[in-house]
Amino acid sequence: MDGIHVDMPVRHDWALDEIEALFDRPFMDLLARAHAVHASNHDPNAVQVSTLLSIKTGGCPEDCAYCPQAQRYHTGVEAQKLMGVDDVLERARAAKAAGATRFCMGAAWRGPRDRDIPKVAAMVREVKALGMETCATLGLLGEGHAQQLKDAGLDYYNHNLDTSPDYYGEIIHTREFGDRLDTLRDIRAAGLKTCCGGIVGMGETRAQRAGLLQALANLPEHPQSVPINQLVRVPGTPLEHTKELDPFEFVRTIAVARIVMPKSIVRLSAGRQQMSDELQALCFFAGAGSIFMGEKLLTTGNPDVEHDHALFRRLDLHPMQIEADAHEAGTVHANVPKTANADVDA
Ligand code: SAM
Ligand code: DTB
Ligand code: SF4
Repeated sequence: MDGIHVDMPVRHDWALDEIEALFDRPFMDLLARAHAVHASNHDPNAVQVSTLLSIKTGGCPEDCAYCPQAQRYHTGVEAQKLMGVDDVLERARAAKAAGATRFCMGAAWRGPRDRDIPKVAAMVREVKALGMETCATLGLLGEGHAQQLKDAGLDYYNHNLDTSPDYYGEIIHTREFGDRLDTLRDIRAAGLKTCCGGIVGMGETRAQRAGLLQALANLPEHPQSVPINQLVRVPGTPLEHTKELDPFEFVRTIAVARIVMPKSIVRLSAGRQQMSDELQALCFFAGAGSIFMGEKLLTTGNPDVEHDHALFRRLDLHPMQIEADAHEAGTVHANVPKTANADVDA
């Protein structure tokens, strides 16, 4: 394709103005380039399917301005105790039957206490035994937590940077950007795969969306999974009345994420219920290669499973199969078409 380098190396030294220049490209050029990068590194007709379960809902002491689970906002989400293993397992079986290959367990904690870890580890062990990939998102991890979860069979840990370093203080006051980086370091050190992305549509500027992607791409390793969430504007949260982002700007964000982290799987994450099928198709074209399937995300809605199955059929998409030990960023072998350049990894 004219002027498009699809064999671009995996870089960790992105300058902000380079990423802004990608955002500023003509929309069609940007999409063509993103799709070329996507098709060179992944099967563009395969979509990884994950299902989320809130294993501990509400009552969170943090003040994340987007979150319906923060105790201090009046969103109607009632605080619940940590679910039992059997109930979690029942939900994981249903997710597997609906076509999910990864099960992601989320808790509305600032971070787990030491005594919570064995309980989550038991869930991880049982879900793993079903033959699913496992993911957990429990907040900031303490000493030894990542390793204990890894030992139980956890594959991925989700911990988002959420927004650019210079907008973070507008959105969250109860922790700092650097705290998130520390937990991401612990996740990598334990040998867990990283799922790390952010939210767009929180009133940030384009430069700040670029800043989020710069922070993600310049991590010591690209996250294997990069969820791009569109803000779900939940009544009762401080961001309830935030101006809606132009949907094409959301597509641009997916496309730029695709280009700057070419080996990672970019997830079209929260916000799909508010999107048309056509907009989602554009996101898949721009490089999204994963979704959450299931009627609920954590506390908010998601498209019906039947609707998603029909969308896959209409777009000739197929669910990505689990690949044994092939998800390291830069080594997503099984889905790489023959055109991919083998020496692109850093
Ligand atoms: N408490 C843990 C934490 O904050 O890391 C784990 C659960 S938290 C709900 C996981 C992620 O959900 C957040 O990092 C954020 O990216 C996403 N999220 C929460 N509320 C959202 C909303 N209203 N719209 C889009 N994404 C949201
Ligand atoms: C991620 O990036 N998005 C998911 C998952 N990782 C944990 C969560 C979306 C939550 C949307 C709001 C809710 O349902 O409560
Ligand atoms: Fe708590 Fe996580 Fe929601 Fe922040 S995003 S309020 S830490 S559940």
